[in-house]
Amino acid sequence: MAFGYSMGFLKAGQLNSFTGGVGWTMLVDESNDLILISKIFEGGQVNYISISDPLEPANSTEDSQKFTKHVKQFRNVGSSLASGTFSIYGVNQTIYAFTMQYKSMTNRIEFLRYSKKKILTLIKNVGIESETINAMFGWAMLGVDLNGDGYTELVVGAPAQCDDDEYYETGALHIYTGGDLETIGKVNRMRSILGTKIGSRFGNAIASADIDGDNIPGY
Ligand SMILES: [Ca+2]
Repeated sequence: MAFGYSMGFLKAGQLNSFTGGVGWTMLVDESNDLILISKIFEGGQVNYISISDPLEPANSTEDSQKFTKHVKQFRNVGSSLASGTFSIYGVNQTIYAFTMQYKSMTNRIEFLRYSKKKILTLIKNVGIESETINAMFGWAMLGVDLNGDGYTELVVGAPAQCDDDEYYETGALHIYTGGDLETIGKVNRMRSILGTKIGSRFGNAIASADIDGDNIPGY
């Protein structure tokens, strides 16, 4: 789940990491008892608090110099967030995908994990790169186990993608199959569904539900 949200329910004492700026994205992950909030117009940071104990001080990727330095070359860091179970370093873990944009208007998705020290840590040298300019790749994202194998598929919308010069903004959905996170950006892990209607922005929003009652989510 990821959506723009106003943090009206937080009390004043906890707001130091959440006040200011516009354009927040929020993700709730019950498996790690976490609420993640990205403030995309403030240099790129992801703040996080406990769901069950929201009065505890908030943490932020801002506390990591490595993270801050790494995302400096991007903008709109965390404009979309998604979570899922992937195998990383041979262990199944909940990870968090976040989108970023290069100054060249192409996009990249990278991943955070929640370490044993209860810190959100960047997973190094893993990412999904989109070299299509102005495709809005990652505008919407959803982690969902589409085939019921226990691993999350990452569904990524690119509503302004158009592969035909005569059309515009037909949009696309890219599905990255679940499993080993380290190879998620490889071509053989991706399936794409392309929009066909001009200006329809297919992939602008993604939701999942069990449409046909087979206990496997459709989308
Ligand atoms: Ca799966």
